[in-house]
Amino acid sequence: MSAVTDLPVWQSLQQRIEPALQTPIKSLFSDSQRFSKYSLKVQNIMLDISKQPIDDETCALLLQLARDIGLEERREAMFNGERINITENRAVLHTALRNRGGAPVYVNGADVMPVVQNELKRMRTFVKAVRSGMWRGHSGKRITDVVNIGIGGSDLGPRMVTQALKPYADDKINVHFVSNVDGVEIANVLKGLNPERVLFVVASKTFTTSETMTNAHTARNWLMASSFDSRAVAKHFVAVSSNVDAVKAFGIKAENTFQMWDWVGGRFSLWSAIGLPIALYLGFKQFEELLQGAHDMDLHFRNEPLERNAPMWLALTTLWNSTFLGRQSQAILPYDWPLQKFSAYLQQAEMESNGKSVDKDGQPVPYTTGSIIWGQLGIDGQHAFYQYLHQGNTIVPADFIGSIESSTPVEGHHEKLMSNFFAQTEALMCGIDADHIRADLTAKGMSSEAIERLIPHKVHEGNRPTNSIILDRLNPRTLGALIAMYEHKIFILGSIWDICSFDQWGVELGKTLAKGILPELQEGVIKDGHDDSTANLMRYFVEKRKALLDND
Ligand code: G6Q
Repeated sequence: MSAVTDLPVWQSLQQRIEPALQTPIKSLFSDSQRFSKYSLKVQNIMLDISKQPIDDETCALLLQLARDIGLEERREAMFNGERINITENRAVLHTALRNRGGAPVYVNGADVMPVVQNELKRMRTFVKAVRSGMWRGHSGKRITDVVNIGIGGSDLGPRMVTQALKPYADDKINVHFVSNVDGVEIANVLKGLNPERVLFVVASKTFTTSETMTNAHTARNWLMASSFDSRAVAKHFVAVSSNVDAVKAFGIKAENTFQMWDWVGGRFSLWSAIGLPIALYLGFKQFEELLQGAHDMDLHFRNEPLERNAPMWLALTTLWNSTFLGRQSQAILPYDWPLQKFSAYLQQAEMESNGKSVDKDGQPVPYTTGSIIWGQLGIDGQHAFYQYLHQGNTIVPADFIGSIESSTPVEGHHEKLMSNFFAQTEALMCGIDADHIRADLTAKGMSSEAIERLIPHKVHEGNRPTNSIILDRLNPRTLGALIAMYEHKIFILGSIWDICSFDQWGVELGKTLAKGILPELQEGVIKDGHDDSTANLMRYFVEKRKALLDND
């Protein structure tokens, strides 16, 4: 394939950059149909991209670009189990995990659906046993607390989803998460727990991840320290992994091990048994609803024309803002408290997938790829970093996410919350000019000298792009669809940028170096071969630590 930048449509898009930068977004609303043209509803999600610096011509070109790079064929290749993760030679089939219709999906000529369904069945049985009290701890007590031990893709999904769906949980099981190798986290989690009632889920696709294995051993020692013998492991530990041998070596039996497969990427794995803590917390039916929502979005992504395709729309707004207009960062701003971990979740999903700088042939790409994704709950952000969004001299496109109905209604709160959602998106696009400020301050009786001094500080130029995503109500099905919408956005962007979105070599180097550095810190001997800064920092750490520990 020729380089994407050589395509005529790419050149045409470049011609649209200056006009886009010169045209205020709000002026695009001279087209009275703009809102209906640039908003769509898919399941219980309304997506509005009308506040983007995209006119009809640019939109048509962006869609054309997607077609010209063969997006529709690439989409089929993903759904059909082709090995699109080319650097690891793997299929990418998180969609098979939620393929509720059960239609066959082949990898290497073998249908994966029977194993997917079998694992779901095993999960259902296990979840029922734990939640009903049939599964008991070693001393015969009911399990009340589940601790997920995992990191990255084996942590962020279940952590985000259980937080988001808290209003749907009953009081049967509490969930806790331990990801960090900083001992503070596991110490804090274990402090409040009764070992007789805890179930640890060790979630690690490889079962070699240092943070997870360290925490798993600490958890096992904690269990043993409560006068249990090693037989207790069978009742208090289960694993989710594709490395059955390593799980066995840890002491967890095959019947307590849930499978995942090499075609499930960590950051796309919450739909697999990595979602076990979700199902234990909410019940299996709710987990199935989550899968159903994602499946519904898969069908939408696969079958709807690109012109009215929600993941496509999300992708084209990012592509335009980032690659063409040079806006490298993107904020995710939920106005729905349960979604407080959603930006952290998307940060991994997008940045680990599309933070790449060579194309599939290993050639450097001459354009900006993945955005810097960040954010937090919008309301809290308003009192923190929104100043920058409104008046900083870098433009940060933002996705605002809110709901029509709160999942936990409290009289008098929801309209107030959403009034801020609408006010902020309006202010970011429309801004406020000197004339309005002058009129306002004059009416308040301020002297014209003081007014003119203040005006430059109070002007909001506006023209800052936002997407609005409005859910009917955050529930398992809608959340499944919302996550899947972003997953497909990531796939589309990676396809257009022609990068491999499904590997993560960039996390390996640091891990390898840490392995070598650990014995140096433990033995207090800093070896040659480090750069001078790192060697001196390590020496400082070792010497200072020894002195502090000697004083204790
Ligand atoms: C995600 C990444 C990464 C991974 C963690 C944990 O796509 O691959 O975040 O999930 O490094 O890996 P394990 O599940 O193998 O412990």
